[in-house]
Amino acid sequence: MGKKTGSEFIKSLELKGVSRRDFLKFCGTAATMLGLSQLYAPKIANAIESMSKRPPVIWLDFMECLGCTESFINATHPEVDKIILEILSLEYHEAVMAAAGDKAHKNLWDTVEREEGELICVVEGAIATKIPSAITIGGMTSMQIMTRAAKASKAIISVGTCATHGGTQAASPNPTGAVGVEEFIRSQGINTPVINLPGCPVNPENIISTILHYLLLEKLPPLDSMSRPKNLYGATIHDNCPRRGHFDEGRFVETFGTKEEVLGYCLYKVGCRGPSTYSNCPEVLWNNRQNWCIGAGAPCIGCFEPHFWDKFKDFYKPLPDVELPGVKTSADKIGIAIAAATAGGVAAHLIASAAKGRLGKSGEDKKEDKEE
Ligand code: FSX
Ligand code: SF4
Repeated sequence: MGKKTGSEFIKSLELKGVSRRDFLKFCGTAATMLGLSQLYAPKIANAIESMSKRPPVIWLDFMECLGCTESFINATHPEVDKIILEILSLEYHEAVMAAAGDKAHKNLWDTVEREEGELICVVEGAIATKIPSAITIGGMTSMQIMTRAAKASKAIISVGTCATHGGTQAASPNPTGAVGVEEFIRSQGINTPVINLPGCPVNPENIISTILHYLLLEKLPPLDSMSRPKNLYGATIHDNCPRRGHFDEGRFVETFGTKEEVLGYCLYKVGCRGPSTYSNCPEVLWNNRQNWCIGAGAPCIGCFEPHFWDKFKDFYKPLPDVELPGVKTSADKIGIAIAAATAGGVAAHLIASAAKGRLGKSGEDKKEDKEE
């Protein structure tokens, strides 16, 4: 913990097998994620190296499958997770930390006490409200842990559809009363800001871009009414799908195992939920930007959407209320309007901030942050 000089930062990375060149490559990727040109890479590198304090982070796990942790530690390029973990001070993550049991738990609460008001709290998994003991860690329920951690945190990043909207365990009849973090803490009268990053699991690029936005600009990214960053969740999969031309021309896969499937036609008729799913999957893909569900021939099941298990059940049946072919859906119109209004705005703001030298600085710019 604490301040590191630029060269100490690079030395620590090198000890983890990450060269300065890798770090600069990461800064180039970061610039792209933030909607900036590659020319900003050195500025981002400088901002990261001169950060006055490594922000303290706790990562809490509740009801989930640990897929979001898996997703994060297998982040885009092999070195990304190492760099992010060097930038942040990850004080608690029970799945990856060496300590276990009482020692780990003590570490969590010591951190919460010491860093009160400065903490970034990442949450993976849903809160059990009807059967609180369904998730009990160190003698405390998820409700108790979340309440205490939320009160001490500066911001909460809910990763994955479980933490944002309850996920798998909230599927009907939801015996444990699983809810997302934001719904739970608001019911307790806690107003800590929450950023929701849905996806089952969360896409690691979305975590990294959100964290970088927060660290470099010292503010939350602009959020939509579901507390999702608008630049990441402002358009539907259908808006940017490479099979969209087939949809518009009425060329569909009617059954799997046919020549239409081989030809890569639109998957709408075999259940694709892309028209109702807000996600940047078509741009960021998965597994080191190798491929994604639709690219591999699987219809989107809408895992970025709240309550998709119930809302989109009968996954291989066509989504109702979509006009075909050639007529845009209402989801399209909403997606296009939001994307146009926000994506450009975020990039413009970042460019203006960087030009003013905000990256990594404080003072005057912070005032403006609070006003927004
Ligand atoms: Fe949930 Fe994370 Fe789904 Fe799993 O742990 S978002 S069950 S794939 O991945 O929280
Ligand atoms: Fe792509 Fe699905 Fe839309 Fe077809 S329905 S264009 S496969 S998102």
